[in-house]
Amino acid sequence: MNTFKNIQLVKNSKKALSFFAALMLFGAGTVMAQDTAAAASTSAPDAASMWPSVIYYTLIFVTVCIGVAIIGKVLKVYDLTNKMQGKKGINWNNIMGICCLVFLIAGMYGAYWSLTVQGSMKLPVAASAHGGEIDDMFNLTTILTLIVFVITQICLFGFLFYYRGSDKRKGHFLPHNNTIEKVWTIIPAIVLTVLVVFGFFTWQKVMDSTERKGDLNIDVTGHQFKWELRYPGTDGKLGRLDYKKTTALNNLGVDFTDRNSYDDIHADTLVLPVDKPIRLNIHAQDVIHSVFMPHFRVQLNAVPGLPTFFRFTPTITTAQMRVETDNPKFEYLLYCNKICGEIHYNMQTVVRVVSQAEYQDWISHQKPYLTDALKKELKMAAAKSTKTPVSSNTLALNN
Ligand SMILES: [Cu+2]
Repeated sequence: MNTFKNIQLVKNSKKALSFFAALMLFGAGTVMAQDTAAAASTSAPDAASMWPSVIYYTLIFVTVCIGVAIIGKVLKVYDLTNKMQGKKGINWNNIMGICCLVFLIAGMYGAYWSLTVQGSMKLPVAASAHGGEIDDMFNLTTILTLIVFVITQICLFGFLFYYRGSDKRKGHFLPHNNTIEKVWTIIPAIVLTVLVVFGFFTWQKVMDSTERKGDLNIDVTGHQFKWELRYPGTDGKLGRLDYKKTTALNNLGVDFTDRNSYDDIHADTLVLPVDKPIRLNIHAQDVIHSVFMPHFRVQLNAVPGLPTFFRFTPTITTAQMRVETDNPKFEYLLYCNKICGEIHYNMQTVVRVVSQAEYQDWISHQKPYLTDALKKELKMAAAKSTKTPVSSNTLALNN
């Protein structure tokens, strides 16, 4: 029987060892492959980008676990040897208590490190009128959760250490206490209600959808993998869109039966006059994208077939932000924040906030959406079908 057990044990440890060896080989292979790739590349990436592979971190985790298990076994053997010699064994309660204290201190330092090092990577001051309110909400939530985090972690691990098992005292059994139940139900309920109400009113204010005259209407249309921008011309009005009118030249599907569209402008950069309310009309042509301008604390999904809009007022020009961030090359960016395909990461457009005079100068130099080639295309369409509204459109274009 014993022989059988021994054979099983050897078999099991062989299995475990071969699994570990395979993991080590796979891990080493992955790391080596990254190494070779780095060596072959002409522009060698920095060391940091070479290491973060799942296998590498899995190996570290497994190694640490094995290390802890080995230390545990060594202590166990030491403990048993002591007992066999009639000496006092290890006080495991003390060891567990000290481990909890070490975990508390290391964890608190980790939280402090994360807060200071990663916290310093946060966005600069909000560059829009509503941005400050979003930041206030973020800061209030962070401060409240941080206070709760510190208190609960100190209590949890501090109590584990202070009240660790001892022969000198007995545990007190507390089946129920109404006061404790009330305190830990009512306090979080009040705090969460304040946060939710604060969030609700801020959201209502930011997403105010009442129509206002004087907004600068700009269409932003997402498709894989670009943002298209359309500005109104001198009339200040954007022409209608109709997806059925989309062609290679009229890629936004602008409806030229609407006279407002004749002077619309197609731009590459999202240039915004400072302190002027902007209404971004958001469209998508293929999949769901997301308009994301973190510096202005703006984000809204762009959904095909469901036009939406976001109203905001930029308050800090690009030039001012360059001084503020001490970065002469700083640019605001309009990103896509929805993983919309393989080149999603590169779907971004420069946003430039300028003075009103600079904006007027810039807009006067932009090319119209209605190019000569598009005019030609529309004429062709009119020639084919004289009954469609495009014919009247073509007449107007000839004027
Ligand atoms: Cu996208």
